[in-house]
Amino acid sequence: MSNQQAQAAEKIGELRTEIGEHNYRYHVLDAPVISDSRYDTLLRRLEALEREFPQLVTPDSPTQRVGGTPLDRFDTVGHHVPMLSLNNAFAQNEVYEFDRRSREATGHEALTYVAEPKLDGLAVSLLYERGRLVRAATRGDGRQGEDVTLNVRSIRSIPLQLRGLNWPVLLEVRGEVYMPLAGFKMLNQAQLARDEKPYVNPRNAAAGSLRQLDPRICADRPLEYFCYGVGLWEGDGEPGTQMDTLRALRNFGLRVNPLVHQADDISQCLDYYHRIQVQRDKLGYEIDGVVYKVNDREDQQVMGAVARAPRWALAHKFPAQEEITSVRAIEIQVGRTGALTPVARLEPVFVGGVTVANATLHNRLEIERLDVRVGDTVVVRRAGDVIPEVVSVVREKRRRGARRFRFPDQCPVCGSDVTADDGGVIERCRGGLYCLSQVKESIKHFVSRRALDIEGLGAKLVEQLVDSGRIATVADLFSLSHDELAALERMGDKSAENLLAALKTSRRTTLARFLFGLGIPQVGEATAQELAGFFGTLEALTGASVTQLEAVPDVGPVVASAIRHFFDQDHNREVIDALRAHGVVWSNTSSAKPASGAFAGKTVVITGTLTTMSRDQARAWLTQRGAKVTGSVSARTDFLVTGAEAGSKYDKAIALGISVLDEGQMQAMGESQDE
Ligand code: D41
Repeated sequence: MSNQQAQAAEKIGELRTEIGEHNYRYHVLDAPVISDSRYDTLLRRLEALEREFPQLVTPDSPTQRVGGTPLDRFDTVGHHVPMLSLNNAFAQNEVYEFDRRSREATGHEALTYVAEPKLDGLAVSLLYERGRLVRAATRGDGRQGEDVTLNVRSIRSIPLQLRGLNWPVLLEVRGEVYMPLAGFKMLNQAQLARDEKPYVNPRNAAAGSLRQLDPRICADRPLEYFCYGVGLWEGDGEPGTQMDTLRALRNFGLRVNPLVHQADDISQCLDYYHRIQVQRDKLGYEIDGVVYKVNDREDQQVMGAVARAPRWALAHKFPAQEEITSVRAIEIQVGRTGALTPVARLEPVFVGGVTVANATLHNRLEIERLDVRVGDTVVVRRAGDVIPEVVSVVREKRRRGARRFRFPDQCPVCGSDVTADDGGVIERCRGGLYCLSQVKESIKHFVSRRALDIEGLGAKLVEQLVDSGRIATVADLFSLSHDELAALERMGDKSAENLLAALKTSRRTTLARFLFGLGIPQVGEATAQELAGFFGTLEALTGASVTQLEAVPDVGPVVASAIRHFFDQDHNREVIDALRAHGVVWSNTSSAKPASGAFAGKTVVITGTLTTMSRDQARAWLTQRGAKVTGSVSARTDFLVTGAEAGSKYDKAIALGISVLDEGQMQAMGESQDE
């Protein structure tokens, strides 16, 4: 080797290690330390050197990800160790049963588990020989899969060379190839633009991408990889637990899901399941459950496998999110702002963990697009906390003679004209406060949690009060008497008393909540807060011109004129005056935080049930006095406010020596500040 070449070889080695470290920081730790352009510069420098010294190019170089000629077919390869499948559980008692069996088989009283999200992708094994990726294979039937090495090499987050030097001679890594939702959406847009069929879901898209015979096509697909285990570890240092295995894989530069968690007993596994279920829609990729694995490898070996699935692992699946049912009727609901929303009344089905009997059809265009008809068999979807929706119609099952749905031209509640709005997407009833549905919905909005937060005033009660003619505006709520409330259906002395007390406390509110509660079109919670902070008083806001309103951050011409229009209506001003006459008051300038006072700058946690105010009210009350209200007790907490049945937070606060206040003490402290 010439001197010049030896120098190049050294530089090439350095560049590859450096690029490898940046890959690790970017893909595995999610904490890059250089910019994309700096990374590109390093890669280009390596490419230039390799062009000059082609004999120094090796297959594990980061310049060699995409390559090779299109294949005719994929080779079949055998797995060194079979890729087992997972036993499934849907119900909690099956999970307890799994724990009982595991404890019995291992003879331990309690077992530690590792809980992992269950990715909805494709199982793929990666074979590393002396740290170098030599083969990647799909699971296939568990014994034999397809050789997809060329495609897998193009996945940027899979290292071609493992980090460090402590890897075993032979390592077979197991994990899941998946397509993140954002990439899936972009891919489908591109498919449509090319006049090609979009993929049905991210899983199919990931499978379709890995199955491309031309590696350059797969290289353009947004695929990712998370590993969850090891098939073969030939060499020293094999970790003794699942958790340590994942740690080792992460150190080798492989991606491990950051949500992986050690659970010290089965109830912690179930807590994990519920936590992940809540986070599910925000993950950015699809999962269909979680997996529990006995942590200790010796325990795993004792338990072994039955019928191609290990007895030491269990997939706890989330309830199905899509189901098939039939449409009994299609009805139109009229909302607070007059928007007409078609709703499908369904034959009840169990989907996404609850029984669903209604699903939204969104709007007129959506009904036309789906062409849903009464009697149709439909697919309904319920994902997370979103409103169930009709996704598609099973056309083969349509009954003959089923008639197309006719969207009404008149409001089904008040008969007023219906016209299109918002670029023709939303149909609106023009009846305004003549429309009883709009009246009811705006009162429900005014009393809702994020507005005046009047507890005990539910939807049914509001409807009853409006239908009987007893209330027509939100101001009328404050003239309700004990006797007339107690006489209502499903009410009694006690509930009437509670409701009156709730009405009374709710009269003290903030300008932001009050504005939000008014239900001004275009003014949501965030805008209401902006407006309150900017103008400080209601008078300043109602007196502002459209131009002045537009000076508020995030308020454009449409919002500004909606606000102006609202305050120009006599009846809106009358309602506000009447509310004031009933003693509704708010603290002005909700944004200006007091610099002094017992709660100024303090971190406060609330726990248990308070008696004179709801949690939300207490939070607002404290925030107004300059406190930061947080959810959990830590060393940084200044005060814990406790109501009835305070639990673990109380214990923790005592242990940390944090000041504990009851409701009365809190109010006394705040009031001395108010003076
Ligand atoms: O996230 C997954 N899809 C996942 C799949 C996971 N987190 N862990 C898994 N563990 C296993 C065992 C316990 C058999 C090693 C799996 C799978 N198997 C699996 N994926 C497809 C078939 C089996």
